[in-house]
Amino acid sequence: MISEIIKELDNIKAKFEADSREVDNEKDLENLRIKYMGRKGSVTEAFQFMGKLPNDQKPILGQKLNVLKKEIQDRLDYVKQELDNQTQADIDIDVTLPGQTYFVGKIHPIMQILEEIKDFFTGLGFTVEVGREAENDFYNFEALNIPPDHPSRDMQDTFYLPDDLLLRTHTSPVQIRTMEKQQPPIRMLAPGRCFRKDTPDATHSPMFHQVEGLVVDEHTSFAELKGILLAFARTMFGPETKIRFRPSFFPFTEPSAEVDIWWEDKNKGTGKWLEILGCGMVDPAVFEAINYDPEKYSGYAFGMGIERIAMLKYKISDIRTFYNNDIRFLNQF
Ligand code: 2NM
Repeated sequence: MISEIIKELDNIKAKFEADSREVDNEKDLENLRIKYMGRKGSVTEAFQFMGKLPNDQKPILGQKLNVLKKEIQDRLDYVKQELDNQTQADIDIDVTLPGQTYFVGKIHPIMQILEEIKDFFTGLGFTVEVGREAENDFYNFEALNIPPDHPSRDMQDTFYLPDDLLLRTHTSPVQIRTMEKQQPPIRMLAPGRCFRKDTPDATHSPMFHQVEGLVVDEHTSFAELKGILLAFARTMFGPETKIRFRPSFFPFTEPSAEVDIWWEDKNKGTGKWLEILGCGMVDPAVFEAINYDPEKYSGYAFGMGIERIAMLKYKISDIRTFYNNDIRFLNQF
C-alpha cells in the first residue's frame, strides 16, 4: 500500500517537472501553482493518503510528502525568479528607445558632386585617370597648343615653381600624359585640383577643382559630344534641363563651344543662361604633339569646374565657403 502511494508521489513530481518546463510567463506559473499546490492541487490531495495508512507508517509518508511539497515550492520560486530576471532584462534593453547616433563625418560637397560626375561618365565607359599637380611647361601649355606668349602663361596667372615646374592650371596635362602612353581608342576622365593666381572673391579661388573628359577614336563627332553633354546636364540638373552650345575659342580645340544651361526661376517667371562647361573637337596640333596621326584620329574634349557645378546645383553664392571648413555649412550636404 505505502509503496504504491510513494510511486504516485514520484509520478506527481515527474509530471510537475515536465509541466514547469513549459512555463514562460507569470500566468502559466500561477496555473502551475494552482494545479499542484492549490486547494484541489495534486500535492494537497496527496495529503489525503495519510488517512488510509496505519499509524506506524504515517510518519514515513508524512516526511515524503513534506519533501515533495518543499521541492515543488522551491522549483516554483526558482521559475518565478527566472521570469522576474527576464522582465528586468526586457526593461534594461528597451528596443523602442531611439538608437545612439555617432558622428561619422561627411563627404565634402565638392567630392559628392565629383562622384556624381564620375558615375555618369564611367557608366558610358570612361576611365578615370589622375596625374600630378606639379607639371612642366610641355604638358600644361605646349602640347595643348597654347602659344608661348599666351596670357595664361604669365607670372601673374600661373604659379611657377623652382626647377622649371609649375602648378597645373587645368587637368589637361593628364590627357596629354595618357595619350602619350596609350593608343586610341581613349575615353577618359581627369578630375583634380588646379591652381591659378587669382585673387579670391565670390567666384574665384587660387585652388579649385576641375573634371575634364577626352574621347579619341577613328570616328568621333561634334554631334556625339552634344548628345553626351545633354545627357550629362539632364542627369546633373534634372530631365527637363535645356542646354545651348555657344561658339567659343580654346587653343586646344577647334571648333570650340561653351555650354549654358537654362536656369529658370519658377517663382519670378524668369530665367537666364548660365555657363556650365567648355568643350570642342581636339585640335590636330594637340595630336601632333603626342604623335597621333591627325588624319586617322579625331577626338572631342570637355572641361568643367566642380565648384561651379556644385554652386549651381546647391545655390551657393560664394566659392570661398567650400574651403572655410565651417561645419555649419558642410553639414548641409
Ligand atoms: C576644356 C574645354 C575644351 C580639353 C582638351 C583636352 C586635350 F587634352 F584633349 F586637348 N583636354 N581638355 C578641353 C577642351 C578642356 O575645359 C574647359
